[in-house]
Amino acid sequence: MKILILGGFLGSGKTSVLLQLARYLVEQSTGDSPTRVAIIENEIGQIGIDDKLLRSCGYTVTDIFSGCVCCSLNSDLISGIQEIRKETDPQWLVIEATGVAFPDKIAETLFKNLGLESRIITLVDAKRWQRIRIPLENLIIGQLNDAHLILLNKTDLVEEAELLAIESELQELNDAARKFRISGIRPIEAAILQVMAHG
Ligand SMILES: Nc1nc2c(ncn2[C@@H]2O[C@H](COP(=O)(O)OP(=O)(O)OP(=O)(O)O)[C@@H](O)[C@H]2O)c(=O)[nH]1
Ligand SMILES: [Mg+2]
Repeated sequence: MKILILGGFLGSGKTSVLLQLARYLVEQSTGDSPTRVAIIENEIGQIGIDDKLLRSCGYTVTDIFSGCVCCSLNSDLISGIQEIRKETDPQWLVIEATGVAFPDKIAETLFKNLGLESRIITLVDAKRWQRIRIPLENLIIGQLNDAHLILLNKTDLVEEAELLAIESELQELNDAARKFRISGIRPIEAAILQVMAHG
């Protein structure tokens, strides 16, 4: 089971990208049966919205509403994954973190408790970067930590000069991650989806 963690601030485009990614993974199916993709939605609050949208698109979704799964040892996350493995044993598991989660902490929990490796994909909201970058510094920078891939999203809403400025900051904050510009409301190039899945 390959695990992808989608992180990024509230409203940065995680669910929009997840939908395209999940569709891509299913379309890549080679054998007789379609690739099984399971999704974990960690949403804050009682009413899930993203999970309903994803379910309506035919995906198996496990909800974790009990709190942010990046916080210390999260037994709901671990038992949720164990149950998914037992019941559907998917080839792919995509976890949408809450907008206030640190994806590297989730990856650490999975590795320490289940011995599972995961890839971290962090979405950056280009439209709101200038506004939240300083007031939410710990969170925004922390979400980039150990990301394998950084997707600069909502590029349709931002001028080129500002995009270049954000990209240079992102490079300083995490020079190891691969970085792409995307717009979650438009089709994402297959080459980028492939890097999301496989590196
Ligand atoms: N213009 C524009 N809007 C976008 C883009 N990506 C996402 N959106 C919109 O931004 C809003 C939030 O997108 P979501 O995909 O729900 O973001 P999210 O990160 O899953 O949000 P939460 O789960 O609530 O944290 C939606 O209305 C999307 O249609 C983009 O690239 N450009
Ligand atoms: Mg979402």
